[in-house]
Amino acid sequence: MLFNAVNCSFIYLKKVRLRKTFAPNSRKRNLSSPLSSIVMLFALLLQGTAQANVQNDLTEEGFIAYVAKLKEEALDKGIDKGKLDEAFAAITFRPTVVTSDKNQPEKKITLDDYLASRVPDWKVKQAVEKYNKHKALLDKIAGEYGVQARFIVALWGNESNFGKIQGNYSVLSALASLAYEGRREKLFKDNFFAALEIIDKGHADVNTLKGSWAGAMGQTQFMPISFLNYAVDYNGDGKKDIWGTEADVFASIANYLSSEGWSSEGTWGRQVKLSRVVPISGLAKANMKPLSYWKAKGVTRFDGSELPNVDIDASLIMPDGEKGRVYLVYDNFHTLMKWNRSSYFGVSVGYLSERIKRGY
Ligand SMILES: [Ca+2]
Repeated sequence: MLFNAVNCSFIYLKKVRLRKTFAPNSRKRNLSSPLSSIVMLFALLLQGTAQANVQNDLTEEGFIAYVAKLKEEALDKGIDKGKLDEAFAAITFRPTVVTSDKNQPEKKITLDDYLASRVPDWKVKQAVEKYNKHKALLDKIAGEYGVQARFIVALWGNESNFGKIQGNYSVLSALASLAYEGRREKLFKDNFFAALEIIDKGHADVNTLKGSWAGAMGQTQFMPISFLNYAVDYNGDGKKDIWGTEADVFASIANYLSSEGWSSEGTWGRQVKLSRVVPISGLAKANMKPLSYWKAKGVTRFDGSELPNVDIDASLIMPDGEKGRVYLVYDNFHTLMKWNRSSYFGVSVGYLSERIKRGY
């Protein structure tokens, strides 16, 4: 993910992904035209129904005025006027997006629950099948970008169930609605302009620029800013198509990881056991220590045997505290944290990659 260019968004992203896991993944568009959107909005605001936590000061006039200002800014940025006219004609306020943003679950779940939900056996089976089906292409991309293929497939599966769940929201309408709502205006506005740039460059049009309610797009679930930074036209047809072209999807994932420091010389980490209390833990770079250090502090492999004698630095993480799962993670895990700052997410990607490697 995606938001690495926007530091303040990391925690938000974590919440988005947790929601994506435990809520219905694809909300159908229940509004089909600008007029019906406006009618629906007023119905919700006036009746105080289940959607009542949409802010009361969000109005039709307010949204229209806000979007008009966005259009002026977009024109100033030099985006083609014809494309802008077409794009802005299709933008509608999406109260359900704002509601989704405000209703993100606060409840803390355990890593065990997260892994069970995120990496069920059926997903492992599909991941192995997809890996074998696309092996030639994946191996080629893996070699060129220096990212093992199993991690490409693991991220693909984690983000969109191998392309099956991409979200069906208009990205422009979702981002404009979230920017207008205002709590993270800069983040969503910046991504809104990035989305316009994607249309301007011809990678998608206003009808195909679809994504989650939070604006994460396609099989990689890139936010528009990440798309501009990392998406790749691998099949050479002139379009960076993360929605429908698997070659572009795989290369875009690999390019993201490679650009953010991934090394194919290493892996992500390993689950370990503690035999006594360790003095330090956590992902802070200053707390990365050689395996020999952790060995001396009583850290063992998960099966209780000694850690290998490999000269590599690792962070010790305990996402659920000392009584939960404990991991030693390497530099590549820190790269996964740039994709999504949730350590649960990073562990689930690493875990799925191992299951792919094992073949079941
Ligand atoms: Ca392409």
